[in-house]
Amino acid sequence: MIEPWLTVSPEVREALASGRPVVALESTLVAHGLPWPTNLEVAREAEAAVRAAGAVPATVAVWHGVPTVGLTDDQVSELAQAKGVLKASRRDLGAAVGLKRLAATTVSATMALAHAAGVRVFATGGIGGAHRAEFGTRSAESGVQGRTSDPLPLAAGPPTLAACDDISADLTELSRTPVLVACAGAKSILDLPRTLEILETLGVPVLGYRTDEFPAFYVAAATLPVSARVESPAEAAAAFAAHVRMGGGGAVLARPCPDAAAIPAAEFHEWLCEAERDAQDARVSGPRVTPFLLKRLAELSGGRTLVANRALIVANATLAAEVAVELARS
Ligand code: PSU
Ligand code: MN
Repeated sequence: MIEPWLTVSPEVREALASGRPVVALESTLVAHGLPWPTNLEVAREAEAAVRAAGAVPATVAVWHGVPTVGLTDDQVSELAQAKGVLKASRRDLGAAVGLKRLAATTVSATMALAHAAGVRVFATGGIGGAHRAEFGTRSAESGVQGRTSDPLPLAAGPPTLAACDDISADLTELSRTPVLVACAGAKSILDLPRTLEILETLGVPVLGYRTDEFPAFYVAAATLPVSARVESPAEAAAAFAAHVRMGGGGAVLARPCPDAAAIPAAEFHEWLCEAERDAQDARVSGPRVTPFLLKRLAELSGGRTLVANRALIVANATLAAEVAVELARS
């Protein structure tokens, strides 16, 4: 039943065959989202959290050309330390496989591979979305032309595609692939109102886990509404299962960052503005934007964003496992 092009670890394969709960975990946050050695620690903690809640973890990557669901601990450890790992979103999977690359998978690519294996629940930190327009507006002082006056900036050097045109493939994949993504909402480096509007347009349910407000990743500031509130893993499983039965694709299950680690919005905003300026000065664009901003924010916050990122990833892994247990029951 599993696609012949896909490698699924024996433990995950057996769990799926006998209807036991499995939770997919992504690898971009390991290879590109967190620094060594926190990345390996978080990857292991997330796997342990899934097990503690009664499910089997399946970390996903393209292992030197082989799409793999369920990395071994040695593989996770290698991925956490390797240099030059490709960041593969949905569109990059073919090239990663065809060219035999070692690739970490983003939310979009992880959803695609999890679904191919028959895994229905996936945990990450925060999904991608629409980047902020402010980020695409280049200041005169930086010496870089603004996007409105410079629609074809190729002559000026490296590409400077404005970030306001930068919308994560995570959203498109959510619209079509029936996997439930447990996360702390969308990353707070993004334009969250616009991200939510796109999710609505694409028909993607945004379930708030014991909250009416869409969480803002590691920031404790949320005033945007979710599409439905759920009070328990059983309710989350019921809403997602019904969505899929009626022909729906993926869904977001958004759980706020644990209080003790969440960062006040005002403080975060200052760091974000500085990180965005640095990204523009360094002419960072495309898939490098998100990893660059996360790294700068960790530096500017003296490591506080890392503490929060870690706490929310582990909490999301636990929640995903609890929902997978419910889905396996039904
Ligand atoms: N969650 C985290 N850290 C991350 C990510 C999620 O806590 O680094 C990754 C996911 O792989 C997500 C990606 O798909 O960030 C978004 O990248 P982009 O904005 O380039 O689509
Ligand atoms: Mn992007």
